[in-house]
Amino acid sequence: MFCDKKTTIAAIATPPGEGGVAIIRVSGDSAVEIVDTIFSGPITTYKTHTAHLGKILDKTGCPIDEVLVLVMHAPKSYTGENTVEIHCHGGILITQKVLERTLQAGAKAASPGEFTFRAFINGKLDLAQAEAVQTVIGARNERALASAKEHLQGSLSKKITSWQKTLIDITATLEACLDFPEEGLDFETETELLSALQSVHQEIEKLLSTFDEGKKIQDGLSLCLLGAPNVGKSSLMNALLGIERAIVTNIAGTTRDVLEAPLMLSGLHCQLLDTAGIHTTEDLIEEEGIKRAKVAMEKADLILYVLDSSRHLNHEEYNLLETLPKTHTILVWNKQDLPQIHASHPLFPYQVHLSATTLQGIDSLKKTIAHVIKTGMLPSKEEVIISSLRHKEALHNASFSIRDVTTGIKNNASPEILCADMRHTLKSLGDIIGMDISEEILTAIFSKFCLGK
Ligand SMILES: Nc1nc2c(ncn2[C@@H]2O[C@H](COP(=O)(O)OP(=O)(O)OP(=O)(O)O)[C@@H](O)[C@H]2O)c(=O)[nH]1
Ligand SMILES: [Mg+2]
Repeated sequence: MFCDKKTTIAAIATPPGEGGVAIIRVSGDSAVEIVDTIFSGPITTYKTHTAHLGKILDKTGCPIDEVLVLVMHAPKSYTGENTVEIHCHGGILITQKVLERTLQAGAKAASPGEFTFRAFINGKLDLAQAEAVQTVIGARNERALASAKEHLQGSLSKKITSWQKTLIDITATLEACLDFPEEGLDFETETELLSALQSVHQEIEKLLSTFDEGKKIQDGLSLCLLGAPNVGKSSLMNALLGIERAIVTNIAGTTRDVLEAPLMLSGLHCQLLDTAGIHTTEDLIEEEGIKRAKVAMEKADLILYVLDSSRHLNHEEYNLLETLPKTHTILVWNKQDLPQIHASHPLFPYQVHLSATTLQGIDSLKKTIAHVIKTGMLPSKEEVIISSLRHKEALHNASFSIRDVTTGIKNNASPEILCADMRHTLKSLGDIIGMDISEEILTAIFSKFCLGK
């Protein structure tokens, strides 16, 4: 649980481990006074947003480390409180000692996310923006980062507040009816309210529909290598990764299980899956492997269907080809270094010719994968998208109660019921940006943050 808001907190803000510099962040009313008791210079006299060289001293006055202190007076700091950042040498032990010294001097150890929690409490960020801080830190691909940055700058919050404004106006009209219930809504007002509700409802549904894509870009896309035995799937996995990750032999049925490895392509974080060669077999282990390959294929965002262009395709390969989604499949004609027999299919827009052995064409495959993902699978950078389950649920609830209000208005429901539904909608939207949200929910959200943030 978080400290009392009056307490001054401290934590190491840089990742654990050795580095050139580490930062200990101290935030709270007494941040400057606390650091003053352990720092060699007259820190209380320093102007805000200035950096000063000096030493952190132990209890006996001996230097622990030479450091740079950065002083930021409230409210112009990340947390909105007085903050001192101590930049020390990035050793594990020395950083720990400097932190311990701040605790001895009166600071309390911060919990994960506590600095951002304070920024939220002090109105520096709303809840959607605060959550975006952690998403920015955790973003593993460019589009996820772009989306998190958008949220951090308030694009999601702006949408929510503009809907809230419209909905508050509607609630006001409905509440006016509470005083004169016998009069009801006149036809013109009813039409206006329904149209305003419909437009907010449509926008909420549009945002909701981005969740799957949002989640995908957040978690990384899965690329599945698929094909008959011995066409070179495992060789291709190794070629794409640049390491000998999968076993390669000339024995058909070498790969039995699904192998996974992370792959970074043009700033896109992907998960590459190698699978067992698909064919009819009596072998129980291979059969299980093929089942797993088919499950991986169903779940994959993009299929790399590998074919051996030095031989004719067999029936099973043709049959599988028929079932593959054309826009989410790249045909990979492998073994270009051998004499060629077969090399294209008229119905697939994406086809690449390469050799997993000589590596000729591998770059072209990487470019094609990045192109297919960027043009066909990811939302445009301008679009606001959601990837948090909490946001999805809140939007879902809001959408649901707007539908209730709409049906209620059409069926002449009592204004009390309509107003209650409207308040429910506003509460659901308010949850996203953290209005009147419970302490437990806040703790649950911020405790997912890393320490020092
Ligand atoms: N000449 C040539 N041989 C290749 C090429 N790619 C793979 N091979 C060979 O084809 C054989 C099968 O390669 P693998 O990568 O194990 O094939 P796979 O599709 O993973 O096979 P299974 O795991 O059995 O389904 C090995 O002997 C590879 O050296 C290529 O581009 N050119
Ligand atoms: Mg294999």
